[in-house]
Amino acid sequence: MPIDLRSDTLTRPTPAMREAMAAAEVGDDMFGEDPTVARLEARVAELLGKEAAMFAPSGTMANQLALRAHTEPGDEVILDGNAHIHYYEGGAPAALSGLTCRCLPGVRGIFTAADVEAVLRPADQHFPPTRLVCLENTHNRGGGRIWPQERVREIGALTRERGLRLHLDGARLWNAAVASGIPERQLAAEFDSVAVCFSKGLGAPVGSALCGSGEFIRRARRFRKMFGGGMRQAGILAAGALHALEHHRERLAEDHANARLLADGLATLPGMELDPAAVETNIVIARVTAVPADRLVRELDAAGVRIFSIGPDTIRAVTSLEVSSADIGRALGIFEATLSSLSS
Ligand code: TLP
Repeated sequence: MPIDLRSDTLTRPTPAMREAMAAAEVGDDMFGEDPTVARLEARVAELLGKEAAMFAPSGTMANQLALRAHTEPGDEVILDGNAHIHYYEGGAPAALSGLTCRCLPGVRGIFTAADVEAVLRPADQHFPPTRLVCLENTHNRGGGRIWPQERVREIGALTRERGLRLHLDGARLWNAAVASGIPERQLAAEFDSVAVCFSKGLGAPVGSALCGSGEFIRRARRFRKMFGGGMRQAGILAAGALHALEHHRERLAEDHANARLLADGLATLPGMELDPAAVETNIVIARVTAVPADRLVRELDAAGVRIFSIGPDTIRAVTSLEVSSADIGRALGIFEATLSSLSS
């Protein structure tokens, strides 16, 4: 079996999770009759300290529903240039909601209230109305970085003062909460809406949720239907998510320890450049100086370790419940042997 570090989305449901899913009580959720979906939505709203939550098929859909529900076509969204919403969602803000993205050059995904303020323009017929600011916590292309709470509070104060909405892509908010010791509801407090995923480190096969005020979620439900994300006996999926929330949150600390173990080992290898202290959660991003990143990815794959290249000289490895600390030890051995064979 290869050691698969491509993503925490690869996690498969455990036997206990499959049992919970098989036993789920279900109904037609588009009639509001699926009790397991209702239970999940109530639990997520409670965990995030929001009035309401809505189950969605994917993180991408949860984010894009938030964008659509906060805005009107022609509006402008401010976010980091490496934000998943802009970088990895297929151009959806423009295609689905008619939005323009104003991208900030964040540092590993993080920017400041002053950065936002600097790109705000006065209300004028020439300018697209700026409606929304989006943050991502943890930040995927930022190497799983956690947003400093002081920065979030400053941005929250600015958006409130300027009448803007604030959305959080919290696909890995669970990781941020475990690593920082700050509860999810506190990490979510400044935001008008938060999208979370159950299908990444939490290990559920499918599913995300969007949270916010009751009125916002009612509006988002209409767009979920319009975008084709209304589901029927979705309680089977919601049961997997509920099981994940109950049983797989605390254990994310193991993934973070494994990521650090991997980073510590990689940092000692010639041909790799990274700062292990920058690894805060379950994502390790490193520069490859020995060979092009794609070449290393191919050679590692042949030797039994799977990772992604996310740039010409950059690789990403992600830990999850599919990967043990023994796997990390084996992976490091394979990295070392592969790098040394490539440089000889
Ligand atoms: N990220 C995936 C890929 O799309 C890159 C991964 O392997 O990391 N927000 C964030 C921050 C994400 O990392 C992802 C998935 C999503 C949203 C989208 O979730 P899905 O895949 O459920 O649409």
